[in-house]
Amino acid sequence: MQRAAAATDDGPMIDPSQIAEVLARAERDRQARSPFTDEHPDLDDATAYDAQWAGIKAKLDAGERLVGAKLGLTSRVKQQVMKVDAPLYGWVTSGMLLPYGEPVDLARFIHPRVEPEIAFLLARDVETPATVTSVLAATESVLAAVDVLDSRYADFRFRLPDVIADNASAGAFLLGPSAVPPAELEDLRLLGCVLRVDGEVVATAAGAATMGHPAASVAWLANRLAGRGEALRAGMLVFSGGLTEPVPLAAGTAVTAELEGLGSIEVYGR
Ligand code: OOG
Ligand code: MG
Repeated sequence: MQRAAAATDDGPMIDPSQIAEVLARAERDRQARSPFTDEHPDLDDATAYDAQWAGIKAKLDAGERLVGAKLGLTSRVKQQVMKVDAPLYGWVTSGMLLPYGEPVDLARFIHPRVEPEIAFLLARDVETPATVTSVLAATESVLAAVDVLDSRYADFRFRLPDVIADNASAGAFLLGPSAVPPAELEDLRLLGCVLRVDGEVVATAAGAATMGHPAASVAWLANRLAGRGEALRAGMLVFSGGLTEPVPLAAGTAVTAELEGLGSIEVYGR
């Protein structure tokens, strides 16, 4: 009874800027919290995207630049591991890009995990409705990438609106050594990926893991953004989503993501 009354007093929604502030504090203090949907099961995706943008806007106001976007939960393996059955997106800012070849400073994160991805560097705006073909035509190059995830929720336990508000668990990103025009690669659906931890193979995948084609993820995002009056623009980097399950990045561990034709990225936690 009391619980129901409290939920009613709270109203059906919480304010996006409030959510953004709570998450910014969790990020700054490196203190994971419980998901908002525990207390607010009616939090919806649109409110969560408003909260996400409020968090990004605060980073931009603090001097960061918007460099692109990330897809999340575009592969079946990621949806199964995270127990959320729909894709989502987040935004990538300049402060999230880590220099190639340097150890990752673990003190920056709460509980980092890494996963291999294929990144797209856009030469042109992606027109909508977007398709695999139109995304490839707008792409300058593709690169190997590693997404360093760091959920602001304890144990990475969340529902879709929670992880939307948390900018798709974005922590940091590493890019591989070569930027290759898509026309110079074989079929991106068949592009092989091998993930190793301290030399041991822990997962393998192919480009088709993300929505059947990595460019299909990017097309999904372009179409999704159009519904909010936003777009993928020339010069943006788009991370198309984890190809394999993520692995924890611990001190002294070396995680290597090898993507066929795009080179390898070695990630060391320190
Ligand atoms: C959510 C973010 C998902 C991906 O590539 O699937 C993501 C998470 O796994 O915490 O970045
Ligand atoms: Mg990812």
